[in-house]
Amino acid sequence: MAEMERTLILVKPDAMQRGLGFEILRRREARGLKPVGVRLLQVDEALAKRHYGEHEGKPFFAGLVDYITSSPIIAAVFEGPNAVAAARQTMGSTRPTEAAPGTIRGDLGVEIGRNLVHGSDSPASAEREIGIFFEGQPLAAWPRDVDRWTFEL
Ligand code: DAT
Ligand code: MG
Repeated sequence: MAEMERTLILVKPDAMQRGLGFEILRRREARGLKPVGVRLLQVDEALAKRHYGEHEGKPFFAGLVDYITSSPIIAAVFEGPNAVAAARQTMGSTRPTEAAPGTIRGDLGVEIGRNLVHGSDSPASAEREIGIFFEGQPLAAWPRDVDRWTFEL
């Protein structure tokens, strides 16, 4: 089996306003990834800048901070072998018009600035981002009966 990983998913404000929040989480769950942490929260400017620090100084940064702070979001942690790559693949390319059909962005979005969902881009990013959104909150380590049918344990 590939190494067990965790990844951070954010259901962004547009998805929440459009009633797609649980659909976006469902696609991860249906794929076999295991939810081990879930929060509904309002991101403030400081949190947005911490999360998106790598993009500070880029022309779209102010719009990105406005967008992610504009409505509550869901932050979720999913676990599984290859969780980071699997969640990125299910999310689709950053620009929805370049995202493959069948992906969240390819099926549900049209604009890069309203691309519905965030997913960590590496195990190291996931660790950093989980630390930001789940600071001081223990994640659940729970066995599922189907784990051995989904993961090659
Ligand atoms: P991703 O969300 O696919 O990991 P990213 O980390 O490169 O993409 O960028 C974070 C977000 O910033 C992205 O979801 C949308 C926004 N963004 C990135 N590049 C952009 C661009 N060229 N114009 C407008 N928004 C952009
Ligand atoms: Mg990214």
